[in-house]
Amino acid sequence: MSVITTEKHQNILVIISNNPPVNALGAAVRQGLVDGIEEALSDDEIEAVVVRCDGRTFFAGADITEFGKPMQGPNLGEAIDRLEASDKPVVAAIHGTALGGGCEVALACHYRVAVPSAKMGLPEVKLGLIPGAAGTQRLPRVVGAEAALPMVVIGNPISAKKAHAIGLVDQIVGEGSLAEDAIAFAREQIGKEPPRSSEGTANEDGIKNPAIFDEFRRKNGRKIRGFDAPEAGIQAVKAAGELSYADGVKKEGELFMKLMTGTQSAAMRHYFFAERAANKIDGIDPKIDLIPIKKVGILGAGTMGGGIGMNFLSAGIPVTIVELKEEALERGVGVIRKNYENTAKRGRMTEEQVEGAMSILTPSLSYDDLADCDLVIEAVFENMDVKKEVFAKLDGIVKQGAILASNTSYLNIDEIAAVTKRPEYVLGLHFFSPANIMKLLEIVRGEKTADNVLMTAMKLSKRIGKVAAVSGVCPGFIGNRMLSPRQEQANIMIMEGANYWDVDDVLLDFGFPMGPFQMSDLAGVDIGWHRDPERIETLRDALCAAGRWGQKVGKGFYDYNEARQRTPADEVKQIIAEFAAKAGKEQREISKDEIRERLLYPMVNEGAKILEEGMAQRASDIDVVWINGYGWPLYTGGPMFWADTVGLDNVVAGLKKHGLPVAKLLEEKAAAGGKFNG
Ligand code: T1G
Ligand code: NAD
Repeated sequence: MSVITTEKHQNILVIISNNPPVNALGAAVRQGLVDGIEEALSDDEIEAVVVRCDGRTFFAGADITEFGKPMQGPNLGEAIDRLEASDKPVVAAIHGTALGGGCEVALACHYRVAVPSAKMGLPEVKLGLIPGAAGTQRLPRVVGAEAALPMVVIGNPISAKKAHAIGLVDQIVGEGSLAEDAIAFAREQIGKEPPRSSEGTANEDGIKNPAIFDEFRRKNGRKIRGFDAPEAGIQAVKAAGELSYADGVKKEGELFMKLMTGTQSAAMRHYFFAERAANKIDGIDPKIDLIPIKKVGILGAGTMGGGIGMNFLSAGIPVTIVELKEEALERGVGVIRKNYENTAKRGRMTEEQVEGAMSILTPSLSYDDLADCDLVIEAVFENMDVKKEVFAKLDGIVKQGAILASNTSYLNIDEIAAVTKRPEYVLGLHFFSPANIMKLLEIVRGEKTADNVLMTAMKLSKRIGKVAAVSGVCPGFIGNRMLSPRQEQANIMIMEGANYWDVDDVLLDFGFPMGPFQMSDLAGVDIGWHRDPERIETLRDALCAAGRWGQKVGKGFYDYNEARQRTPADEVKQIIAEFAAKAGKEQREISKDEIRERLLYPMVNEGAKILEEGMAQRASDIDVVWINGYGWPLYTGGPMFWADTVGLDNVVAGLKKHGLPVAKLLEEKAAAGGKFNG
């Protein structure tokens, strides 16, 4: 069955793609498009053409799995030029998500009609690329440079309504009548000179006001920092104003190929598939019967409980939140409402939506109100005795068949499950702070966790907008476990003479949002502190005894001004120097390269141990965890992909040079010239 078929409706030829799951523009689809338009042009009875797709979406872009492989069939640019060149009107009939090459196909058609739920976009920049089939040249000529910039440089899709408003879509048609409405629209265009996007002049706005490009760079500086593709996108859209169409397409091609052969796009394409792989659980049928989750209970309304609850409320799932005391409950519910109201103030929610979410939240001081929940997530103090007491109590109250989950950061899920009579319904759901914002969810699979319970959690994570990865039961699971050796090396290096602000700067330069000491200040230097200012055994004890608990008190490793800007503190330099002297640590100059290697290589090594022990299903899951939970820069692909890029032999050599342990799996892969990913 060819992926492209044609249907003749009197004088209209409909070219139909059926290439599940997302009508990716693979070689056969491109060839089919060319054959389809040839058929239309060679049939005199045909006076107009409609291009549409079967399945869940219009073309969702080039076939990413073909990247990096020798090109088969016509390239997309040439294929769609044939559509535009047609002297018979060609109409794109859009539903689902017309993305990347799919949006470029639509732009090459003379007209675009779309159902109200459709979206259009050029997300190539999220793959470290720019549109490569003239999208950066046709789009500005249709919608103007100003409207084209965010679509090309940020890459978020726009609604059909917005696309219509900016002139990208000519007509919004019936949600259920796309095929027939498109044919009717095509028939109305017969006899008119087809408008060709490549001849559009809307991009004059960029010529008349070239300042828009610098303005865009300035406004989006933080968002695009470190990425190569956004600047290439700006240059390509600018070229649409400065060069002829043909020269602009040539320029786009040069910029595209430079990115395609660069490391960033390889890393970001790796991440695209890694995110999709992470929600697959080896050995479990994705179609296994799931446990319906209609009502969720949250235990503890502290830093995490409230944010966790918001994820379900925002997805329309009723939440009952239970606390020990009225005051803690009021505080927790107050934080939820304030967060929603702030989101509404920023125009990302309506007042109705805020009240809608709050109306399905039930605060309570009684565990009994959790009895009919389908899932209860515990977020109480990080103490094993408290966790066990709470789970034993929940087990006696919550209905049979309901899932009991812990948000513990480090504790042993199997030990917690063992105090219940339903260990197969117990697992870890490890959210990250702030839980209503951070995308990552570590799903911790207990020894006895049932397959349907695990898959239910995985599917639920997508429903609440999280990116999930499965971890086995080990201290700190995947993320925190790999964080420990990094923090440890950071603390050792400042004892050996490295400046803590230099250590932070190395990670900032690498692309992290913050370094280890900034992170301590944000999370709170006093987390887990014994609260006895007389007892000073560690550097942290000394800082806490000096009242340096972190950003929340305006000083930690750094001093902070009102604007939360940080300054290295002489008092801390003094404390570190005293500690190093007491420990008899010889002080020496430590280079930025050594700092980077000693911070990142031990993490990779810990990742290898996690894979050795089967605590992660695949290396790419570790990349997903660190990119979504710890700000590892996306354009390097995550710790395991980055290590592959650096070369595992170099990682091993670096670890040995610094006298650091090397995991067996890492040693073996390096010796075999292997990689963690693929
Ligand atoms: N190529 C190949 N496979 C793709 C694909 C693509 N473009 N898009 C999705 N898939 C696979 C995906 O791996 C998964 O496979 C399945 O389809 C369902 O996807 C020249 C150079 C369309 C919004 O960047 O954003 O065009 O895991 O789980 O959540 O200028 O997929 O089931 O085996 O994500 O409903 C530009 C990428 C390409 C869009 C659907 N296009 N796709 O989301 O399902 S570059 C994109 C998406 C380009 C040109 C350039 C989303 C989606 P599996 P899914 P979903
Ligand atoms: P927190 O101290 O801010 O809040 C805990 C809340 O639990 C308090 O309000 C307390 O009153 C309540 N509580 C204690 N015992 C209770 C009981 N028996 N029944 C009902 N409520 C009870 O702590 P947190 O930072 O929200 O951490 C909660 C859990 O989440 C811990 O296991 C922690 O390790 C984990 N976690 C924390 C973070 C973080 O960044 N804070 C991130 C991920 C996971």
